[in-house]
Amino acid sequence: MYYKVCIALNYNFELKKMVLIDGKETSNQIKEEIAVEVTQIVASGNKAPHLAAVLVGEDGASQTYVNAKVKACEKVGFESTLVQMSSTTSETELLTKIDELNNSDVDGYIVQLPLPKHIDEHKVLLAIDPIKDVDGFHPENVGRMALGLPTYLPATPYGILMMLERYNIETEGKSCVVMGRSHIVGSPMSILMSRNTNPGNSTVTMVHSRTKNLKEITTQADILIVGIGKPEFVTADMVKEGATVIDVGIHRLPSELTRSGFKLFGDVKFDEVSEKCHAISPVPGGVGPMTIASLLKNTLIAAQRRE
Ligand code: L34
Repeated sequence: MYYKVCIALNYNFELKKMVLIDGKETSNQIKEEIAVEVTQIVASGNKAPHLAAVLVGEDGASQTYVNAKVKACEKVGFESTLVQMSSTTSETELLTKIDELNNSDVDGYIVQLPLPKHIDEHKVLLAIDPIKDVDGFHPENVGRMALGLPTYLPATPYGILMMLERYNIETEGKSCVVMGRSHIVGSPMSILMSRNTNPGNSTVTMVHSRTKNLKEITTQADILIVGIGKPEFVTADMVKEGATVIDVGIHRLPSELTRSGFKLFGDVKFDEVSEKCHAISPVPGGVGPMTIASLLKNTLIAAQRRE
């Protein structure tokens, strides 16, 4: 009798075992690997990779992300430059700064998005030298990515690919549903997951705000990648049992429960969805830190091109 109960408990435990995709831990591993390469670059008499980040305006979240990028550079031994410009910077002033960076000795740089409304984002991204475009946002690099040619992969999708790879999530022949069609997440993610690579080779469906029968589609997903910008939008009833769920959303909502006065949420209702899935990435500590690790990887590639 006692023996039977133990088996039952064990069986239940096995059923509930869920893999937490720890982006923070994985990004730390990647940073350690990069640091080793930097040591070798410097030991062979070359300059350490140099990343610059341009931040226009005083948006609190953007400041946090850019500061985290600069800190990550220090950690791996990169040189970094933070270019802080006021929210009243004109488009021409920003384009002049970009021209300077194109002709400077930085290996790669990014212009943190979103930009203030009066600046044309497309014009700015087009002005970045594709060789230094470590975000992979220049149309030439987006085209190269779509064609499967060597290029800088956009940091967030690249980070997600590394999460899937390092957690041995099988993607070949699987059904992958990408929620959201943004230029920096959903659109490139759907292209990368359908490529003939590993991770990749998935059967990809993209859903967005105009999709009908949303739940019917999302419940088919073996891999569900969510970047729709709506806090806790994805609930357990939208997810297939045993799926892998990657949460790309990040929202700072006011909270009385924290000392800072806000709490971070993703696009997925973590507590109920995690009960159901095989693997899930949390917010915070999931995709965010991986985005930064990917940016460092791209900057390392940029520096190696220079050697
Ligand atoms: N040009 N703009 C450009 N490149 C990017 O790659 C980005 N992105 C997105 C916004 N704009 C951009 C980022 O850097 C989002 N993003 C980003 C980067 C890091 C983190 C989140 C988003 C991150 O570190 N998140 C932490 C929590 C940080 C906090 O306290 O808010 C996390 O654990 O999720």
